[in-house]
Amino acid sequence: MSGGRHTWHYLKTDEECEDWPQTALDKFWLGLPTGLPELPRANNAWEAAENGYKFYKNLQAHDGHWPGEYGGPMFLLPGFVIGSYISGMGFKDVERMEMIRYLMNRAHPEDGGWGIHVEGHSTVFGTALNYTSLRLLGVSADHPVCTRARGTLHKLGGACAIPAWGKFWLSLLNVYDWEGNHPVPPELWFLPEWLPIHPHRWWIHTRNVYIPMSYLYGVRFQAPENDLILALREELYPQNFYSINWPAQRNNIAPEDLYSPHTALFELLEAILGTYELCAFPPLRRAAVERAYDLVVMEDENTGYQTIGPVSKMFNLVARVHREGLESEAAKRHEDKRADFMWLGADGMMITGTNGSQVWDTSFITQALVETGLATQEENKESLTKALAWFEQAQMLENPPHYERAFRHRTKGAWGFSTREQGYTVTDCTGEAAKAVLYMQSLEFTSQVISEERLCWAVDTMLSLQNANGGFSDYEPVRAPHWIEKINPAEVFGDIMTGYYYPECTTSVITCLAIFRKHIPDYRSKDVERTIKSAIGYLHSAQRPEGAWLGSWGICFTYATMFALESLSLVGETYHSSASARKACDYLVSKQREDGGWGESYKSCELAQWVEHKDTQVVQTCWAALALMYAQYPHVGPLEKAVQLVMRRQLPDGSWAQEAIEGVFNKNCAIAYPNFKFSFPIWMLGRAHSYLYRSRADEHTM
Ligand code: LAN
Repeated sequence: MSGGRHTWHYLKTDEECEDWPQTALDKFWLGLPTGLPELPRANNAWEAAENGYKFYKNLQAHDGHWPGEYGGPMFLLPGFVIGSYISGMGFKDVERMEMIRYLMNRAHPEDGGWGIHVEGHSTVFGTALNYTSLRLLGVSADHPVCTRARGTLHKLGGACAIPAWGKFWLSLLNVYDWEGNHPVPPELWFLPEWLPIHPHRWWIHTRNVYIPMSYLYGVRFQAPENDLILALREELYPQNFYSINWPAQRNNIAPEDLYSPHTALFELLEAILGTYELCAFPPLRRAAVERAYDLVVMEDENTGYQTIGPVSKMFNLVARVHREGLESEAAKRHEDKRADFMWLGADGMMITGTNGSQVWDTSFITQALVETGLATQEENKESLTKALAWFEQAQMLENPPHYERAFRHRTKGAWGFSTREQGYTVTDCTGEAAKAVLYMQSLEFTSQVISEERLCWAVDTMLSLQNANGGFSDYEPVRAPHWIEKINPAEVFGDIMTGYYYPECTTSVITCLAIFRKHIPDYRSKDVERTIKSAIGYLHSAQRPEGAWLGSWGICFTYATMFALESLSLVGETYHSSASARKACDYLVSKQREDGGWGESYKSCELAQWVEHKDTQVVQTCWAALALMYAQYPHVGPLEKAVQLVMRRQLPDGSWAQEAIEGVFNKNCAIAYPNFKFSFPIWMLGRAHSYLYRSRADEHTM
């Protein structure tokens, strides 16, 4: 589809199937045999990288990008199902069946519940919401999957103990009382903008979820009662629904769910807001609801009705239908855009974390191709040229239609994480994509499809994103002090109230700017220099005493440390010249396993300390090995062992099997990056081949 849009189409007749035959790409993501051939056995790292790309090239879409299954979180599908149900929107039968299949396949083998993400333990959040989804999708309460899940839910305390966002969804569905929620007043929009707690200063996702929530809370949206809703009131609670003391449930959160407990400050604030709620002044409430609605509309129009992510998407959809009706243009556009998040995988249909990870995945594989030299092989030139064309159309060339009024940051020249239409600048996606473009455009056979001027806009955007301490956040400069984390109402996530400085986002900018200035040295050279310098300063300060960097978006220390050592190397800091690089390498090497690989659990991100995974992971092994190469680690032993492990795990068709989940967000929720198992092994093996060759040659001449 154009622009990198992914939608799923179920073909029924033979003619339809003949007109639109399944490609290896479709088959791969559906978990069907791809039919791709076995390749001659690789004798060395280079041949293994070649084989890897021979396979992976088949997963490139016709327009040049690499699609991927962006699943993992288990709290997104319920928003789609509940939100659609209460808005009167249906699903096609095949979608309904596939979603049921997904939920059934993902029920925890031990207790039949669901967690916050696919690898997590069962929680009330996951179990109550996914149970409700199965019921709304048409599964009977007596189905064994439902009976088992209900048993687990009751054991965990029942739906009374669901975290705040769950309480909210269930209240919209009218199976939980609004009195059991802490207030979400829209009046906060009328606070002076300079106040640290003004919602425009909150982390961009929290803000965009709060906007429609404050509207829906303000109007106390509630689906009309029907038989199914009455039945759910019985099923979700171990006690009698009508006897529940609702205000007492506001702070009732199951221990299995709790990641960020309420603070005393939060409770004080909620006590004040609770009192305000008793005497809210109706004209002020009406004006505040209008203000929130205005922000909902602007967000829809800025993003082609997908909004910044799938949670706000469905809250916005409900708000628009509530206000404008199911027949309105807004409702139709929202209904249509649900498809961008509905991904069919081997286990059924899931809802993805964004409308894809197109820019991100395409950036890594294209950089890998150029750095390894695979890009210049005759048979790969076409694939690379197509990827470059895709980047061209994915770059944002203007600021958002609703800009400052919607509290947006600039987008001109930026790339986002998925598609241009999604419309959000992401710091490190701009860095990685611009770096990929600079790389690709420096090859002999490509042309300058993205002009110098447009690359300079990307640099302007990156420079505009830096914080005073030199670090970079994800979407915009940090707008609120960190103490506002104390009013985090979402018990299941950590660090969500304001932007933070992230090593990964910072390093992508450093790396990109360092490469940019080699190509276009005269553009804002002083600003570029100053930005790199202060970003490196931040990076040093963010290094943990044991030597690694803590990852916020990938798991975990291996991920962030790879990015950090790459950017340090570009300013001349390597093992020999920098104590910081040396410490990082020594730390990584100390974590290498007997089998030559590395393996970290997603728990590393939750606990902010290294937690071994039970199995060695190919992707993390590649991150660690790339990190050692960037830092020019002088001993080849660890690298050789890593290469052998990754080669041993390569399958006969050149691919690698899926292992543990790769990514994370908000400390506590894992998210999948299944394309990493191709881009990073290809990258690592390709680089390692020449690195080892050079190192051995050096040893000989010494
Ligand atoms: C993402 C995905 C990409 C990710 C990287 C680019 C990898 C990162 O380096 C910067 C942050 C970013 C853009 C990011 C932020 C948070 C997202 C959007 C996600 C992890 C994907 C899903 C998640 C979003 C918040 C999920 C919806 C849940 C809520 C709590 C609102």
